[in-house]
Amino acid sequence: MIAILGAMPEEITPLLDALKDYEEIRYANNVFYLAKFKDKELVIAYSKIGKVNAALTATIMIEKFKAQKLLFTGVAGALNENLKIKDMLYAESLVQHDLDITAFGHPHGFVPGTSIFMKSDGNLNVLATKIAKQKGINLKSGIIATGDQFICEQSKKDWIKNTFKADATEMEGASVALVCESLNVPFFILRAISDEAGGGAEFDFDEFLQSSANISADFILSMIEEL
Ligand code: OS5
Repeated sequence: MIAILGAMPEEITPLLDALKDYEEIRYANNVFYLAKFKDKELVIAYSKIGKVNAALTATIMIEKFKAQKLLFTGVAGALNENLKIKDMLYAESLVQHDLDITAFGHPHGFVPGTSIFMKSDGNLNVLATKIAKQKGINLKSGIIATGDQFICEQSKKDWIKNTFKADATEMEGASVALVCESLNVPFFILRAISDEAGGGAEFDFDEFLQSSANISADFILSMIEEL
């Protein structure tokens, strides 16, 4: 079983539209879509926005639906100026930018018993790079900083970018990484840029959410074919 997770409906509807035939299972206040694609069993869901929702849904996909790999598809705000709207990047590593017990002398993003950065699966990253090359897609990679905040302010954007050397920001990836790492499930986090996370980012986000979500979902489907 392969899990495909998004946060918002817009991030998974392109997949459901492409698959057409699926079963719906209601569980834990959410809907899980079971489908087959090229002989592969898939469980697809959108978690709803934020780290807690994403952690809950990823856990259910692994523990209840027995997912052996998890691929996240969706959009993100760019922090690195080389990333433009509609560009795609996958996370090499992820960090929770809003995790803060610095009052006790710890660095931002750190709590005892964990590491600040979580690494994604090398094999899935290599596969993605190979497919991007075959298709002539400019797929980038980098550090994704996750927190329970929509970033739309230059000072906050600069702080996250400089504190973690992060390339993009979103609201779910690091919590999914933590769940998958803890349960030994290889994971891949893909995001297409919807906005630049500065002042007025909410307007770009509204305009580019669906088109960027489509770009990410298309690429995820091409990865499923090769898994
Ligand atoms: O899932 C959230 C994180 N996503 C990535 C992202 C991002 N994260 C942080 N900062 C940025 N600049 C980012 N750019 C892209 C996207 C998503 C952001 S939160 C968007 C909320 C939009 C919304 N709110 N209400 N609705 C849509 C409609 C609605 C109303 C009622 C029930 C359900 C939906």
